[in-house]
Amino acid sequence: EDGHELWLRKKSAVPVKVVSPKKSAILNNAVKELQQGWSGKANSTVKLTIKKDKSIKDDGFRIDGSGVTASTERGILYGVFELLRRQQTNQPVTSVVSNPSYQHRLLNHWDNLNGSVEQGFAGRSIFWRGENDLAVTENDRKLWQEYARASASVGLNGSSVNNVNASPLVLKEDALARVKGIADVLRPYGITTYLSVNFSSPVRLGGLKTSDPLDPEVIKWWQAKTKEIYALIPDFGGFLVKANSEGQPGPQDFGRTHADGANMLADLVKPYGGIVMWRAFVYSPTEKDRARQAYLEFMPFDGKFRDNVIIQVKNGPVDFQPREPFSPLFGAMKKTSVMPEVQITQEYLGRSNHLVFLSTMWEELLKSDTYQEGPGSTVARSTDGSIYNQKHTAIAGVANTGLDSTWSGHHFAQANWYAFGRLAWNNKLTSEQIADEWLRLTFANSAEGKTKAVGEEWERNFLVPAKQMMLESREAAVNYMMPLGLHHIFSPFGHYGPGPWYGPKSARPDWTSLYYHQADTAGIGFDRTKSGTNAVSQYHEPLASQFNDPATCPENYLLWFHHLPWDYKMKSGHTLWDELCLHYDKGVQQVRQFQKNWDQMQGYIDEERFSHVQSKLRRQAKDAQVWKDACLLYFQQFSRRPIPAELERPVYDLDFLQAIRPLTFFDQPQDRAATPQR
Ligand code: BDP
Repeated sequence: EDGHELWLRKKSAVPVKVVSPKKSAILNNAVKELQQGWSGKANSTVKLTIKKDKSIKDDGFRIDGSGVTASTERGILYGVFELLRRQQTNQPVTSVVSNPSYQHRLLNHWDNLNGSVEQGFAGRSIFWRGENDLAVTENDRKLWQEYARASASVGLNGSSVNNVNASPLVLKEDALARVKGIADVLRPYGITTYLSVNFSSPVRLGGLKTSDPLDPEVIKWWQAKTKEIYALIPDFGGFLVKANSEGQPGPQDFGRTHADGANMLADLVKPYGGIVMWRAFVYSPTEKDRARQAYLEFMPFDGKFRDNVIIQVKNGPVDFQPREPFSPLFGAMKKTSVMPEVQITQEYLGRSNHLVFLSTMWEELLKSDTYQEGPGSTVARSTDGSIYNQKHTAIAGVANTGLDSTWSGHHFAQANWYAFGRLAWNNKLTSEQIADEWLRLTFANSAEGKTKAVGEEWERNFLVPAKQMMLESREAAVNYMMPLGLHHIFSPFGHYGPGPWYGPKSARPDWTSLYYHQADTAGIGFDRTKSGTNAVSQYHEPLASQFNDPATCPENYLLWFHHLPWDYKMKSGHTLWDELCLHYDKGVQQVRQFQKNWDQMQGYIDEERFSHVQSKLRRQAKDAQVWKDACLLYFQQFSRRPIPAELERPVYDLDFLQAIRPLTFFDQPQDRAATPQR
């Protein structure tokens, strides 16, 4: 049992009769799924019907006693997956109407042509092997098909298949032939293929003198490229662009704007129905507060983008931290399509070593109220078309897939892929429901043949505690890494372990930890209030005032917005210092409790996955201890206060922790829990 089958494990012996309106690649897959996965009444007839229906939007569907109705073939496929999921998770299959929250539901793969994956922790790329190894093999097709099926099963309908730090070579003829190969395999599962492009491709690949988006030769070059792509892939989705960000080229290199750059590409893909996803992840070291920058740079262009441009905004204003407030661009850009980007791969959340169920983080984001059009203007509603009349609605997640046989490096990291798809389909789902579904689909019956197969006992002794662990796991990670609004205090080695001391004079200030925590003997935290950088004013009232005042600022964002004295009185009555200690300690205790609980679940699932997760939890517990000790001992130099007597003492010395590379420190054979690579 290597976990490769993900949440798609049910093999049914129950016969079913399927009536399909016609034969097509997508419908054939829908029929096949029903035949392989039916666990309803034997010999039932399921009718698949394609017709217009007022209650069915886009790729939505209706399930009722007779079968699945949709207005698109994709809709049928999603309806079939939903029907099977309900059967397998013991949910009622009475009448269901379900429409997607977002039209475009994408995975962004940060995969390089050489086969490595940026911030990928699950082995090498499933899409690329090397710039000189572009031929598509049968194995490639088989893996891509499994991938496409899994993504489609949770309602995803788009994949952008190369890194946003894009190599111009992806637009070369032989690379595009491979992209066509990918698209041909993804299409029968309703998945549209997209590419990230490098803005200076006209120069670097085309040999032109400039990549100025207003230059006629440049436009002609992109036009020819676009035509070439669509000739290969008629339903190509469009481009994803990281421009003028972290050293990537962009229109500003030529004195042009984000709007100039995005619109040029948007005009070219428009005749084919394509879109441009233009990222707002921009910041430069000269601005005094990185958190303000995307807003400052993009707000002036609200309304200046073509209607097939979508501005892709990371959930928080800095960078996929364990906890950030939502980006103030959500809801604020009222005349531009805006889409959320979240990170499924755990760059800042323990890579594939830590069990962190990210659904609760995304739920927190989607439910955050921007107040932009009055109370209830949540991030979800201000991006899914409920409030603003966006031509296109979309959401993207940075994928955590790789060649590791588990796909995601940690069996529980699969749940993040699953959860992202489910929330992209329905941004009102609760993490509780998603975790429940995923656990049942992924683990039920996996100990079959032994004594503890699925049933009430399984639910009580596996499902309930495993779900509890998942739902608590993100808060636990926040506690042992960066509680109370702390952020970006990583060691420079891989965004993995703690490095609150990191801040050499030679480093770019906004890439150091000192920049973000600002600890000194007077206190700790980043002052973003009106008397600080004034980042608070980028939020709509009442948030601006609420965040501005430490008394009303939610405590989980406290040090994000405030620099406060160590003896600042928290709502609990503790001093800020004591509260910080309590949070770090709690994080460690939570992970230890996960370990104990997990050990009690032995026998309720297969031994292979049980012991893999067990060993990952051991590593996580050690890492949590390192985080706690490093942060408390380092900050204690400024707070000059004792760690509260009732808490466990640090285990490590600060000198020792400052000298190690956290990434390799625990990378001992017994902690590695490697799984086979494909
Ligand atoms: C940061 C990652 C970097 C990405 C960048 C991005 O460290 O690898 O290229 O985000 O989103 O979080 O473009």
